[in-house]
Amino acid sequence: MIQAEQKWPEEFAARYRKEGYWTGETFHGFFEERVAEHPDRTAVVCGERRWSYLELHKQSLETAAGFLKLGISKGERVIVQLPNVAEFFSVVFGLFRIGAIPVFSLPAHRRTEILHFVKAAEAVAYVIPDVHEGFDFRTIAAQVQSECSTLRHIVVVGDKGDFLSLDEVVETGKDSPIQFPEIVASDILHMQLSGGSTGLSKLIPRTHDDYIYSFKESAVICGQDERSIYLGVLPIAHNFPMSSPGTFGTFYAGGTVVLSPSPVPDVAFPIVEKEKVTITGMVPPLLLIWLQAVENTTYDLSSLQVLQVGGAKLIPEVARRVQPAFGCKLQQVFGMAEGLVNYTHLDDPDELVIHTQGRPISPADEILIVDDEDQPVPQGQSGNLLTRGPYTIRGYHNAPEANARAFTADGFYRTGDVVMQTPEGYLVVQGRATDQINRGGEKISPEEVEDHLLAHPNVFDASVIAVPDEYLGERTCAYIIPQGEKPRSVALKSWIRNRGLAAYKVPDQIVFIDAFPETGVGKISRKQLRAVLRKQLEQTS
Ligand code: AMP
Ligand code: DBH
Repeated sequence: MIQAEQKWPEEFAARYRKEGYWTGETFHGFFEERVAEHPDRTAVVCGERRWSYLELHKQSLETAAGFLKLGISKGERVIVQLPNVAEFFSVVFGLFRIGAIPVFSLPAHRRTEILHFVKAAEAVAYVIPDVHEGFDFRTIAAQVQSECSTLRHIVVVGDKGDFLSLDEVVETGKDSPIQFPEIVASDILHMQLSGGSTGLSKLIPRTHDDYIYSFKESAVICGQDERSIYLGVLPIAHNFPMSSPGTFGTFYAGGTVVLSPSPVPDVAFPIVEKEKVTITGMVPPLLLIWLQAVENTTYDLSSLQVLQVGGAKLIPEVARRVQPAFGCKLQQVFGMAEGLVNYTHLDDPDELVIHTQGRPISPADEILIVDDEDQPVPQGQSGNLLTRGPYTIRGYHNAPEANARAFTADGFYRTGDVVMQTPEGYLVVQGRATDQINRGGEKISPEEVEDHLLAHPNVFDASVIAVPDEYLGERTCAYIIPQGEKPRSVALKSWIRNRGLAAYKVPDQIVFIDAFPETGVGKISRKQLRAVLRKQLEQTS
């Protein structure tokens, strides 16, 4: 079931075990320990609901039993697309317990993305909310199910409509003795989604061994303990709020996870005050909003000890404002769902925290900074970041071609990031070598958006690039050569949205042009074209 190319070679696995990075611990193994240690401590706060560790455990086991009774078995994939609600954990931990593999989609994803995930994962089930932020996810479920024969079950948290409700699943799992399958630490725990640089997202298989190591160690680096109260403001299915140290690291440390239904200050600040939140993590554009709001807030945010920022580059001028504004420490986090995570440390000098994106979690993280021929660049110069280590995957799920591009022959992951390393060993992110667009932490593949644009009858050709944006860091601009009647920008944008694409992928800006720039070399690749357009933009601005 685990494909050969996804595995760490035995010599590496043996070393990671011997050196204590992989302990053989399973997810339910550690969680059961916490339940035994402090059953009554609060694990999750979601609005008015408070679940103790014991309550969450009980809910998870009933959910696990219910899923088993539905016929979902070990190794099968389940798309989980839930917002920040307590059931996220009972569903996911329930799937973990039976060895079924959650594939984490984000609430922003729409029909086209879900269809791709279901097909790529050959998913047997799809777990959704009923309605979230005005969008009825049951409509996606109906469409996707009619197109995908593998998809046997739709489970709805809330009003089930034509499907099955989570309550029904849990009900069938109650009070019946169930034999759960044996799970070992080398099994796949879950799959995250890659941001995608060329085309569609790929699936990132993470094992118990590697993922537990990453969030356990993250919890230590971030000073988490049983008094920690972590606020989930970003979508909790994302790797950052899940594992850096995120909700899972908080559970590992025996702390409390508080969920915010929205990241905006009006919603999150009262929760920080009420629950005495000690740590949270966010992307740079959200930090700007929080920084503005904190100036006039009447809420008491003094419980905050650590504010983490990651997902996209934080500029030093903004980084510098965090400690004075919130009276807490800033921690920069540079990570990726494929594995490697870097942190500035809580006792680092201010200048390191303000100017760098931190250093790797593990002494066993191997970092190479190379030129385009894969040759190491001199110390202190910038180059492409390659990495290998005890929690960085060796391959995407079922993607031999992508793997050949994204990994070197000796198993280093090509992150696509251009970085330099300081004498202290800290990384400074300089940019990206690939065309992937980082829109305030949300990753966009230009190719994917271009393909949708090209499907429009009045689009002859399209090229999508990043343009600098004061607030988002980067926003998207689509250059379009029209054919026939020129479409209006707004119409084209809503057409894209109606193709069932996440809203953040809809181009922010559309520029119509008669022809792409002359390059004198005849037909050029889409990648070259983007480079030419970017250059032109730089010269004119
Ligand atoms: P993903 O592949 O979606 O998990 O996104 C990971 C990518 O986000 C990294 O490879 C970086 O390009 C970007 N990223 C994450 N954290 C930071 C950060 N602190 N500064 C700059 N870029 C970041
Ligand atoms: O952007 C990311 O994917 C990311 C950022 C910070 C991440 O996966 C992480 C920390 O774990």
